[in-house]
Amino acid sequence: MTHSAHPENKKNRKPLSSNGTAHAERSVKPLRPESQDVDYEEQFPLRSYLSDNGSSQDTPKLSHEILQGMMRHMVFSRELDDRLTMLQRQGRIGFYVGGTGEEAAMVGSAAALRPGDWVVPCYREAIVALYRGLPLRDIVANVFGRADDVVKGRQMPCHIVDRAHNYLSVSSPVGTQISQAMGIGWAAKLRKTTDVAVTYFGDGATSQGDFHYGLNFAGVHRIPVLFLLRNNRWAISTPLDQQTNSQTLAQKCIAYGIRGERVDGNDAVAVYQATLDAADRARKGEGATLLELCTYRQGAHSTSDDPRAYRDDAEVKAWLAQDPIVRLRAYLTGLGIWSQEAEAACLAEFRAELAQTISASEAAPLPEIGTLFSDVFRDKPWHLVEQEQEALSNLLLED
Ligand SMILES: Cc1ncc(C[n+]2csc(CCOP(=O)(O)OP(=O)(O)O)c2C)c(N)n1
Ligand SMILES: [Mg+2]
Repeated sequence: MTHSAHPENKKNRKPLSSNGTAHAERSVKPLRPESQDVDYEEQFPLRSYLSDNGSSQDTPKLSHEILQGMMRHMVFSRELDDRLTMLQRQGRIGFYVGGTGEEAAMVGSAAALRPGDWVVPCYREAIVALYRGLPLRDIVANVFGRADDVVKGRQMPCHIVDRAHNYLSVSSPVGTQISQAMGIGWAAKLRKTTDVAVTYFGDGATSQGDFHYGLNFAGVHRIPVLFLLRNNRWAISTPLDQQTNSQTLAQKCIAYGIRGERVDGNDAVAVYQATLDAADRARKGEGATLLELCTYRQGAHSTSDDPRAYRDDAEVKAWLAQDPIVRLRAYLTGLGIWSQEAEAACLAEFRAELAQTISASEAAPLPEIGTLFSDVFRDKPWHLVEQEQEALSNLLLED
């Protein structure tokens, strides 16, 4: 079941550079506490089915509709990243944070969820919201932050929310979403529903207190929550081996008495099946699972970052050869259910819709100044009333 070419596999770990730089030395340091002799990579083998050339081993038979839906959304996600990053470079939006390279981790898991499940996201998973039904125009309106934005421009770009599809507002403070999801899962359990709460977070978030609170409480109370850890190996400029001395991140489940698994995060089928299995267990009352989705942040952390300042090109190159879109495309082409023409057609349609929503949102008026003071209190307290009056009268003076 283990796909041998994945750079995460021990035998594929090679020194990244021969020039002996501190960075290269750090990168080959085994992630393993000296005091332990358990091999956690063996205890948590990487679940993987698809290879880069389209061949697969013991692959679960997913419906063609699901496979094609995942493929389309992975292609859309990459396109959205490219287009909105360009808008930021052109000075038309202030900021963008995408998920290039992590499409299988996001889309594969989204495809395995049910409409009633709850998603408590990090900031990269806009494609999960799109998969669940959030209109593209809402994602685009949010990056422009104008009057047509659901949150009326009061959030940073890429901080979407979709009440209609149980997609909570994005959490920027690293890790806070983990304990929120645990609470939602607990509510689902108390209400005796079969809904599952799902949260996405990064390797950096495993060092936050919320990781401990969330996983510990979920373990004690057998809460139906899925902890989807996108291990993309970097937390802005902090590499994984500076984040933890654990050999794997999945093994952290042991301490909390919950299940855990390491999954090839660049294999959409493996992510789909691992998520489905974990959700099924949660729905049956078997509690939480930590899934370490082993993937890689191919690009910058966000448009405010330049990773060339801190990471080795050779590392990036090794992971580019494991691209999740290439892999799923090869598999679907081999099954005879995808083609260059099919991809070009769906991409053309997506691009047209994206261009149209970008024009519409860019042309939308700015939010009314009064929206700065609304939506927090049902009855506005006196000090807000005063501040609103002051702001409005200053505006009148400027006119
Ligand atoms: C509590 C807190 N500390 C620092 C930051 C600044 N910050 C934003 S994203 C980030 C890195 C998070 O890395 P990781 O959890 O691995 O997620 P990734 O961005 O790789 O998906 C940091 C340090 C923050 N938003 N919140
Ligand atoms: Mg990370």
